[in-house]
Amino acid sequence: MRKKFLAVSLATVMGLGLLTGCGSESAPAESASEPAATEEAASAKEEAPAEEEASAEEEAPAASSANDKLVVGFAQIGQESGWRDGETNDVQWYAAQHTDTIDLVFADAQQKQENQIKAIRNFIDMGVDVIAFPPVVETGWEAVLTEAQEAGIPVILVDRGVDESCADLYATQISSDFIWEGAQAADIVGDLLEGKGNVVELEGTVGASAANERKEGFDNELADKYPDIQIIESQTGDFTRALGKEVMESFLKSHNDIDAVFAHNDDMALGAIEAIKEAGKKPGEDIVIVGCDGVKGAFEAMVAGEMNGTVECNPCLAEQIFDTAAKLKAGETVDKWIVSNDGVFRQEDAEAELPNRTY
Ligand code: GZL
Repeated sequence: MRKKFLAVSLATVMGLGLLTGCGSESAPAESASEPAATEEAASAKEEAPAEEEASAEEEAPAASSANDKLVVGFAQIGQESGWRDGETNDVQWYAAQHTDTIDLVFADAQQKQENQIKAIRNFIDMGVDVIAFPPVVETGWEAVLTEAQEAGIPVILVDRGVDESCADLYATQISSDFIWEGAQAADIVGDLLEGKGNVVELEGTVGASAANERKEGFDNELADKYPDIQIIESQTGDFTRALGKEVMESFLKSHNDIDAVFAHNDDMALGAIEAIKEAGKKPGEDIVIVGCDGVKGAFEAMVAGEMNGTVECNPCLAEQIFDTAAKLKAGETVDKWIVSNDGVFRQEDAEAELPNRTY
């Protein structure tokens, strides 16, 4: 018997006027403050001992109507990149536009798997209808996903995947094709280097499917089509701008013959651009720079001539997430992998495309 669900109202977050979605017109959100505000509300519910829960219940809307609403627990990875903030903004904005039919319980795990697992366990205890989360890494989910399955709560993987051994423990994955993304990046690098040169690779979070598969796509495409291009160094920058810059600084100290950088996300590419400039070289000219995500900063860098390409990875998945969650709540089956369609953009595309970028 599921514990009574306490609806966590998003009114406070919406009232702060901080919400924006990928498709909305409003000003960019101060997203850094949103997850904290929402997390605080959510964790207060999740961690409040029984005696406090009563007072929380008095504050929050009665759960009875929640039975009619779609209640989704979303365990977000954190705020590691502009792309991640774009996804968070879109999910919170969409839920705030549909408070009559959706209750979103949002937790921010600060990039720690143990926090995501804790949030998922709280969602199970709260008796949400559906759990959605981007697994920070591919492994270590078997126990908690089994608990969700035993509680009869379907799980949607968002923007990343889990190890094949857990294939039967989630309903669907909504994400991009990272192998395709890596291959597209390799084709841009191969073309701009005219088939010859030395490449360094800034990898995403160790163990993340987005990193593993972008690397697989990039490295295999280079090996298949550009045998005279060598990957001379490859190291994780954990999908963050700061670490991407730090690792690029070390690459530049070790090598004076770097012709291109492939960064598994644009935030690390932007960090690498800073490092290259500080080393007295011209990013986008002396060294080709290609990233993934399609964040606004990448288009601004391309317009400035400091970046050469980005392979889009759509973070605006909220409508698909909630529509799919509603189908799962209604007992419908859905495709095991719902693939996002993404674009490929080069420097010459950037000026025209920049006004269309929403994250
Ligand atoms: C991709 C997503 C990745 C982005 C990064 O779906 O998991 O995580 O490419 C983000 O910017 O940190």
